[in-house]
Amino acid sequence: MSISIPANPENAGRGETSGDEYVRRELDPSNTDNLLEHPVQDEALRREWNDPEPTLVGRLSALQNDTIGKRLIYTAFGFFVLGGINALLMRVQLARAENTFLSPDAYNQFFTMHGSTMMFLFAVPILEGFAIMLLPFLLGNREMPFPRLGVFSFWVFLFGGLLFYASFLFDAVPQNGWFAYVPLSGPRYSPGIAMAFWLLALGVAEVSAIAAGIEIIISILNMRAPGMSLARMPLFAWAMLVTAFSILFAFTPLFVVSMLMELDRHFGTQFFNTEAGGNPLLWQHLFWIFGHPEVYIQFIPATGFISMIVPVFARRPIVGYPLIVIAIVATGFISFGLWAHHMFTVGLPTVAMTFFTAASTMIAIPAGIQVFAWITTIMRGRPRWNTPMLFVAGFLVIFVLGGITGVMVASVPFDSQVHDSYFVVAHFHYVLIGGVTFPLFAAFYYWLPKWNARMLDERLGKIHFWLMFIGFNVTFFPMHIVGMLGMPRRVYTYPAGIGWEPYNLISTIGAFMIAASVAIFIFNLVKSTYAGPPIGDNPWEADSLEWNTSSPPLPHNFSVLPVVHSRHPLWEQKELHQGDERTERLVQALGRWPTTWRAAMVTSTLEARPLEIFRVAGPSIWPFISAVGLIIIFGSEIWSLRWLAGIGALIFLGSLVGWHWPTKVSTSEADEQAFAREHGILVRSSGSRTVARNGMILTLLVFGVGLASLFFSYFYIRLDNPVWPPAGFETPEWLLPVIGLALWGLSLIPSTLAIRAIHEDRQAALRSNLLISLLLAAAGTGLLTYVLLTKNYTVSDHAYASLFILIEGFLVLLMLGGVGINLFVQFFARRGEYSSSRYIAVENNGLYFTVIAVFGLITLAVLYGAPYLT
Ligand code: HAS
Ligand code: CU
Repeated sequence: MSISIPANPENAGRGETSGDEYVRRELDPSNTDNLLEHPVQDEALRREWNDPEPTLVGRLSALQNDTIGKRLIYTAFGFFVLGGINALLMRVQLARAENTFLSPDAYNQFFTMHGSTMMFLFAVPILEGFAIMLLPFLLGNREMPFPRLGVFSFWVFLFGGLLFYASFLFDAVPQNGWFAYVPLSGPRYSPGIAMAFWLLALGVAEVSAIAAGIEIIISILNMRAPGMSLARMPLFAWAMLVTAFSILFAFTPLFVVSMLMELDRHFGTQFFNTEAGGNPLLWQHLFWIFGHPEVYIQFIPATGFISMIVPVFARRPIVGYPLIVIAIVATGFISFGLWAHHMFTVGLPTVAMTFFTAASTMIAIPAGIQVFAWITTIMRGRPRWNTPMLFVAGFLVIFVLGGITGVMVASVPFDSQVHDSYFVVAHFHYVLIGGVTFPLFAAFYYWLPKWNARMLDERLGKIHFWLMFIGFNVTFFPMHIVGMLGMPRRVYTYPAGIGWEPYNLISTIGAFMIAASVAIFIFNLVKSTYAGPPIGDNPWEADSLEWNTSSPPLPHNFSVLPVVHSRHPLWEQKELHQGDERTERLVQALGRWPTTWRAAMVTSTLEARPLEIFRVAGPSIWPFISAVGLIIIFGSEIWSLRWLAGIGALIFLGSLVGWHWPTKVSTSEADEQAFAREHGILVRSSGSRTVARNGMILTLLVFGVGLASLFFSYFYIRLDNPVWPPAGFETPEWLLPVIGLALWGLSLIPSTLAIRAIHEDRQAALRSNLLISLLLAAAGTGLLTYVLLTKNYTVSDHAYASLFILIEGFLVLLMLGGVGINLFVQFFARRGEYSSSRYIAVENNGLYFTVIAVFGLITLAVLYGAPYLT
């Protein structure tokens, strides 16, 4: 066999064999060398994987998981400090009765900014940052599946956060709380642009969370080291898997409900307006359908940190691994059935209250299982009390106290006494600071030294811990009492002489202790970055794979990918690269070839068997530009500048094309096939089929959850209106929409034939089938658009009209997206980009069309069928 491979000039004189030469030798049947003795192409890998030079464009294009992870962590930490400053200002105001330090308006602004910052701009992004930084290492791979999506997610988050805080510049700071209840937040009582900042800036941050969620799921399901079956996966990965799914299922309804409010405020819809058939409680339901899982979205990753750190410092494997996994998964599920415990006082039916109380107390079981597993591990081990472990201990104490008050407020009679009082404030700070922020600091002290290659100071760490632990309890314990004494939350002041002053003063003093402790941490971080002692590879003698890399880690993470046989590879495996012969040769080979594109491995979901070697995307400026486009769309909407939003949309769509533009690789298809044959694995320099397909499935899942949230709204409003369609509206005419959808359905035939054609490399058939599919789909979309535009009512006539037009409009948008995808694929099909080994885009096109057909069917059934249900 002859394959033409250009020699790699960079390797001349280094004594390294070039990767290509390696492939050639390997495939030479007369070769009897022992392949494992060839040097690994460390330098070439490092060059290929490194982020671009730190010029401006280089920085904007950088996409390594360490870079993006750290950026997310530090940016989110910056927002934590801002949120903390808001809190201090509030505490100063509350230190005395009848204080006038802050005006009522200013107080409302600070508590809104505080809550929203901590919930949207700190906790979720920082946890996702840790996930992106850690997962490829923990799982023993080289990258996240969609590095560019990670870049996009970071910039979108940063811009969203900045836009949110820009409200200070325009003297339009939101003041309706992090929950933004209507009607207070609606067009009537909150005219002006302050609420628009809240809705639109945070809307962008939601997009960022969803984007990161998608890539976290895929990396955990399909990008683990060979041999790392689900049962051997680090618990942090389990926690992030459940969290990332929860993000998709929770942030999507939040995004939908924020858009409903935006539509009510700026486009005259009536979703929340009782006078026109809407219902303000719809906001509360959708908000808490997000809001309750949201607290577990923060808590579950934090338990993941704890489960990683406890065994290392207790110096023994964790007790009850399978039970912990079950507990994590159960928490994820149950957390979606609790939302109405935030609404016990709005007047729910008794049966609903009983259900939500039962579900809320039930969630104490998985929490308890984990708590007992950690305590047992510590008791059975030989614990070392370094700073990370101190924060774990602090977490255990505080979280259990917060959990217990949680169970207390889960009981309706108790909650009706303390709802909206400081008791609830005490509860959720015990769980949010104790349950999330303490574990986060443990993670900082535990992992950051690895990435900064410098140890944090232990003595300062301990001072930080004790000051924070004491300060925390000083701040929040008195709130239980003052809450029981009747002090309501969200008030800017309180009368003197009813016994609330001492508690409030103590709380304020405690708040400054917490602030001082955080200042010590920041000082420690800065100091250690410049003057900390350098650390070895594994300073804590830990068991998981990230500690097997250098400090700071290589850009490609591992030169030779690890092979895993144990839950604690660094404790129980003498050798990290040994496996069955095939796997061993494969991981070794990947240290040598390819060196001209970024190759990562796809493994099977259950057993982590190697399936594909694929190219992950390299640095690109386009994701940054997409983020700019998106923020222009949302930002200009604040001032209703529709033309500017249009420009933003053009930038966004244009950048998507640049982002996904295929690039050539210097290895030939023949090399790839030779490597594939040699190692019995698929080699896909145009991207992984598994990753691309799962990416598409998850994207469609997000659209599906969005649609489901709209259906929830539809039926909620429908049950509220005795006559449906309401008086003045006719039963909708179904013939035209059904024909439209049928045309779309017909387009599935050619789009499926297109897939078959490309599998067999029939280019002409591919092109013609794509074209026919486009024509049918466009006709169907056109017909539905026509139906939409010729309605004899407008969105502002009634909530029914708002829902009908929005839901059908959403379907049309999804269909237009399909037309766009088809055009994109068609364009590249005409350029001869696809072949029997490069066909993923064509398959994904078919998948999208099929799922949208199903969505369409359900949508029409709801819109045109529901009126017949009485
Ligand atoms: Fe919560 C309000 C109930 C956990 C965060 N929670 C909030 C808010 C936030 C928040 C931010 O049912 C306020 C939102 C706002 O702005 O209004 N919460 C619970 C329950 C649990 C719980 C049952 N919460 C969390 C976690 C959070 C968090 C975790 C963030 C990270 N929470 C509520 C309710 C409200 C609420 C009501 C609304 C109140 C209102 O009026 O507005 C559970 O997950 C806690 C389970 C954990 C434990 C500790 C470990 C378990 C062990 C086992 C033995 C314990 C047993 C219980 C058997 C329980 C050790 C014994 C019970 C006794 C009473 C002794
Ligand atoms: Cu809740």
